[in-house]
This record gives sequence, C-alpha cells and structure tokens, in this order.
Amino acid sequence: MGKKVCLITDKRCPQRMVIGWVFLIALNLSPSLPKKRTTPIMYKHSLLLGFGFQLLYCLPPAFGAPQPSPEKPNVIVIIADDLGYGDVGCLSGGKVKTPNIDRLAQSGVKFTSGYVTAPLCGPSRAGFLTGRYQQRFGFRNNRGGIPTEHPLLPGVLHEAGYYTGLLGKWHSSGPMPHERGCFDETLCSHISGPFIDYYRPKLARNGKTEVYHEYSTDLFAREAEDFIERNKNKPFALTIAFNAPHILRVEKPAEQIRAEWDKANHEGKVLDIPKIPTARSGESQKYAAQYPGDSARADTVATIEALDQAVGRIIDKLQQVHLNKNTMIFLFADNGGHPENRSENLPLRDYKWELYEGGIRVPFLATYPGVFPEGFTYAAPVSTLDIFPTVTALCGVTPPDNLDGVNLTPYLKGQNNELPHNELYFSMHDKKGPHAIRANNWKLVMDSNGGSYLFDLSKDLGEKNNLGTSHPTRVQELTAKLKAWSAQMPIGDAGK
Ligand SMILES: [Ca+2]
Repeated sequence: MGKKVCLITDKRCPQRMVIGWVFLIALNLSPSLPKKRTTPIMYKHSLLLGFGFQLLYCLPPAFGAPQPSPEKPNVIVIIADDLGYGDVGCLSGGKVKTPNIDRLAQSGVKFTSGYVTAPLCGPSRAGFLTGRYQQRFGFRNNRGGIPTEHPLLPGVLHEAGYYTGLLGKWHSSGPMPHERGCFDETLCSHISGPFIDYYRPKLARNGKTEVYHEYSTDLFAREAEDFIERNKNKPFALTIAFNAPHILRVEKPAEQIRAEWDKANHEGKVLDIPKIPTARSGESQKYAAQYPGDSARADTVATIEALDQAVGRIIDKLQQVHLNKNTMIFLFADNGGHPENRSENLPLRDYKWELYEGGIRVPFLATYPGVFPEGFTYAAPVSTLDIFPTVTALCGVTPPDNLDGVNLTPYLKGQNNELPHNELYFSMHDKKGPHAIRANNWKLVMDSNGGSYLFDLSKDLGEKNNLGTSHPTRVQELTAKLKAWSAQMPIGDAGK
C-alpha cells in the first residue's frame, strides 16, 4: 500500500482547513488585538499564521500532527487449542453455538479443508510460525523446538517495522519468545510448562514470571484489547494463542480414556470423563440438560463459549478503534479435538495425535475486508503453512525464499483456480511413521507397521472405506511421493 500524504485533495483536509480559518478569524477578533491596533502588517502576519497552521496540519506525520491511520494492514492470528472440527457453529451446522467465531466466517473465508502440519501442539505451531514443514528441523513431537536460525512470521514482520506481540501458549523449546528478537512484548506460557492453568495462570511477561487470578481466556482477551488500544496508531501483528478448550488435567491416563471412549462410542453410549473443569465457575450447568450424563462435554462446550466470547471482544475492539477494515484475522486450531477434553471432530475420523482427518483437519478461518471475499467457503486443501506467505504478501514484506506454504490470496480472489497444493504431507515420530499424504481428493495413511489405507475424501469424509485393494496404482504413486518427501527430512528433535 502506498504511503498516504494528506494534501488538499485528502478528504480529511477540508476539516483541517476549517480549523485553520477559525484560528485565523479568532486571531483577528481577539480582544487582545483591538481593531485600532490591527495594522495591515499584523493582518498579513496573522494571515500567514493561518495558512501556516493549515499547511502544518496537512503535511505528513513527520512534519505535522500524528496521523491515526496506519499505512500497512494489521495482522491478528488467533490459535485455539484442541478445538475440534465439529466444535464451531459454522462447521457443525450450528450444533455448537459460536456466534463470534462464525462472524469471521461471515465476513471472510471458511476453509473446509484447512490442515495443520501436525496433530499435536508443538510441531503444529512450529509449522505455522516458520511456514515450513517442521520436520525439516526435526521438530516431530512436543519436546522439540524451533532453532533460532529459522525465521518466524512475527520476526519477519518485526524486522519490517511491525509492532509485534504474543499472548498465550508457547510450545517450543530453545529460547523463550522474548529472547528471539521477534516480539516487542510477550505474555505467554513457560517452555517448561506449556499447560496454562485456567484459574491461576502462571505466565511470563517479557520473560518475568507473574501469576494472575483471572480466568485465562478472559485474561488473554483483555490483554488483546489493551494491545490493540495501545498500538492502534501503528502497524501491529498480534498472535493470540488461547489455551482453550484444551484440558487442564484428567484423572485417568489418556490411553485409558481413549479406550473407554472408543468402546462407549462403538456401543452408542455416552462416556462421562472425570476431569478438572475448564469452564468458568458454574457455567457448565448451562449445558447440563443438552448433554445429560456427560458433564465433561457440558464443561467443554462452556469453555468453548468463553473462547468464542473472547474472539468477539477482539473483533469488537477492532471495530471500536476503526481498524476492522485494515486488519486481517486468521483463526485456526492447533490440532483436532481429543476425548480427554471432549472436543468434537465429527464428521471426521479420530482425534488429536492421529493422522486421520480428525487429528489434522481443523477449524480454519480468515478475514480481510475488501481483499478476501465475504462469506466464502473454500474447499480445496490449504495449510497453516500458507499463513506466512499470505500475510507477508499482503503486508508488502519479503518472506524467506524457502517456505512450504503458498500465498492464498490469488486463490481466494478467483485469480487462480488451480489447487494451492498438489500434495500436503504429514508425519509423526520418526521415518517409520505414521505418515499421510493428501493429494486432491485422495488421502493415503501409512501406519508404523507398513500398513496403508487409501480413502477418497470426496465420497468418504469419515475415512471408513479403504480403497487400497481396488486402487493399487494410486497407492503406489502416493507411497512413492511420501517416501520421497520423508527422505528430505532429518529425524530427531531440534532446538533443544
Ligand atoms: Ca493442541
């Protein structure tokens, strides 16, 4: 975007001209300047002063009054934690009420095939932050980290003059966010404890530990509002990584819960999981009747309601300071839902930690008024890898030349009708897998034992019918692609 200079043609200048002339008239009518003392020379001086006042007001910021409108668009990225594909209204047919998250879909784009790069927190966030498959630097499980030589999106924006902030969950080993030169301010979880307590969040503000007595979702919403207010006159980029609706703690081992959940699901029963509540005190009761015998689900839906309200506060704040049209917002979940926290992935198969769709296909929305289409559903596969190049292109910032994502804007504007990605790749743990590849409508999942499962997602979104036997050539083709991709990747955890 070009630099705005307020000249006489600028719509703001007429008001300023009026102010200048009022100043001029007031000067001439002032009691301190009796008419008999207002000589032609003084009149000329006051006239010049009046014009000078106007000129000063109509010059760019460096020469006159500060200009409230930033020249570059602002960037807000909202990350939810373990929010399932079926946990938002706009993807669940309204089963869960998320009117504020749905506002983003109404004003922008809803990706119905939006993928993260991993079905778990740390690696998924690393993929978004770097715009690269995190396997390239060995970040394969939650113990890994991002080596400092890999640029992060907030860091690239920071170098380009953006004021950058991070709120919420940080899940990468190595240097803390405030030590990476990417953020002007941070209020985030510690490396040693990515879990954030909902009721007494212990956080690091620019590296210094502070304990709060405020419901964490409300805390991050309040901090986001404050960040926007303080930085409304300059380009900013804010990442808000909510810890909702992720579990706080469960009272049974995850494996046991998952086995019980699978059994109950198979038998058509409801499973009530004992867990420490994550909703605001007493709010689960609002959903008790909707989810009888399932207090965990009632609690999680109330937790999602609070998350949705927080998103609404951020949108409202942007409108209040008149930045809603000059701000792009991306929202996604870092991975699919898990039985532990009773988030819902239906109609997708399986959960967090799995490479079936329920683990990696997530709620993913983007809005940028006047640039992205409004109320638009985009069904081709996209990735959170794409946020980095999309944002830098829209901000006029040069990205690193080795990104795995693509700029989505031409696709969203209908200027490019091809697929943004011919293939998207996924892998866990090590080179033995499991692995998965999404290629157009086809999906191949390879487990750690060498078994492979082929699905046509255009006809089988729930991945129930393995077509491997009837399509051996397709299996062969996708297996070869997966192996070639995997061969590029080192193994092990980096950044520790
Ligand atoms: Ca997560």
